[in-house]
Amino acid sequence: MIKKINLFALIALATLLFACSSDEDKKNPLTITNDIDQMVGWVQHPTIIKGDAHSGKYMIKVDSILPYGLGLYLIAEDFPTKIAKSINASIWGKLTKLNDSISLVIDLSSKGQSITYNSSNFNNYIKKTGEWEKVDVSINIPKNLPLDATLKIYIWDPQKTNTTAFGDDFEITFIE
Ligand SMILES: [Ca+2]
Repeated sequence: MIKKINLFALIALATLLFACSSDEDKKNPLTITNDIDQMVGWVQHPTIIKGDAHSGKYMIKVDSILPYGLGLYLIAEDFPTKIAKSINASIWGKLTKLNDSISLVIDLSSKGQSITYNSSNFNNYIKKTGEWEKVDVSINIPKNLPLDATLKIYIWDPQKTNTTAFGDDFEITFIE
């Protein structure tokens, strides 16, 4: 009986170790992800809402009242690599009404001056209301980026339209 239990314990341990190592292998140290659910209890932000999310229960909501969604705010000193040449960001988005205002934005600036900026309109990716689609945007990082440069990635509705947009599952990759 004791031997049997030990055998089961060993198998369980081996399974656990394998699961851990394969998860570690899959994890890209140059990728930052955020499923919004992980923020709950740590960050209070009016654009975090509970509902029919892409993952889990929580997502970001942007509308005419709150046109700036919760996003990533990271200084160059804290980038996961100092030799990144470009950054790609994606988010799963959903719209209650199709429109050409709501965008996923990447903004790199220093001391209030824009260094580089790019945005992708949700309407280039989302062709049907109420359905989740992946939205992508990229920027090239200039050489000699100052360490105080700030990277911001967020959803924005510049025209404050009467559409509600949802975003979930950010994935930001620094490409060397
Ligand atoms: Ca989520």
